[in-house]
Amino acid sequence: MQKLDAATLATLHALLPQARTELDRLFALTQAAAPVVTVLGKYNHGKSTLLNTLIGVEHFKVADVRETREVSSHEHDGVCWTDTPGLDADVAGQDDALAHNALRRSDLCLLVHAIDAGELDAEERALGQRLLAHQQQHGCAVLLVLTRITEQPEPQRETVIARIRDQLPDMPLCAVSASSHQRGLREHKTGLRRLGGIDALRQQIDDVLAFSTARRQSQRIALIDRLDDQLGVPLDQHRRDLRRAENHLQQDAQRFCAAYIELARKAQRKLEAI
Ligand SMILES: Nc1nc2c(ncn2[C@@H]2O[C@H](COP(=O)(O)OP(=O)(O)O)[C@@H](O)[C@H]2O)c(=O)[nH]1
Ligand SMILES: [Mg+2]
Repeated sequence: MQKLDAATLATLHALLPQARTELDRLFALTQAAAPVVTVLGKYNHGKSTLLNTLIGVEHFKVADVRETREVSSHEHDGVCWTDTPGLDADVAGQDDALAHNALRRSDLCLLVHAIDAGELDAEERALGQRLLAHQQQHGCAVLLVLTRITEQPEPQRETVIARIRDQLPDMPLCAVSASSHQRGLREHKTGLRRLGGIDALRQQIDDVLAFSTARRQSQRIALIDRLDDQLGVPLDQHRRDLRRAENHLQQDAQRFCAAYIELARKAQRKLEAI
């Protein structure tokens, strides 16, 4: 497949300023090799811990205070795992922009929410809706992952999960506990490990990624079709501008020739008069 280079992308941005998001997505789709899984959500909800537990390596920094300040990616098992700063971590909206950029490259996005924080707040619900719209438009799959489930005792846990399900009914949901999974592994307790739900989540992720190449291909075709239609308008305009410029040039050339001939005649007459 031919790759879009940065210079061509810049030209297309200038030609189609209104299609910037689509162009950036197309650029990302032609660049990324390994499928990309990105975690999004508020900080301190267990995003970095979730990634470390999913890959079985302590790669991403974990802390109770804000630790992840930029988008960070790590390739493992042929998947590019991407951590993002917490959505609400700054006032200038810089983190949201970083998260948005990361999302553009993603094949699957995990919206992470710690269950001991209760229901989703307005910001998380809005993000959830944006992700569903993004999925609809750009084919990036999305999954809501509830973390720290064992921090919430039964029966409140089921009540909170049911409420969250109602808040984002169109988003598939999965509940996990990284700490139970890790303890289950350490202490060879399969029941505890199963309760952690990480293996089931990993299976769900693998199922989604199994189709990522085919999904990218169909997204590329759909995007190119949409952009082709839009590109027709500015290209036609450019062609018209060019034709007009050519006509002007031709008229200038004719005027120049006429003036030159007139000048030559005058010079001839002067010579004959001498
Ligand atoms: N008990 C428990 N604590 C967790 C779990 N996942 C994350 N944490 C803790 O939650 C805090 C924030 O985790 P972190 O992964 O840094 O959150 P992030 O800011 O969203 O990346 C840390 O103290 C983690 O140890 C979990 O499944 N169970
Ligand atoms: Mg983090």
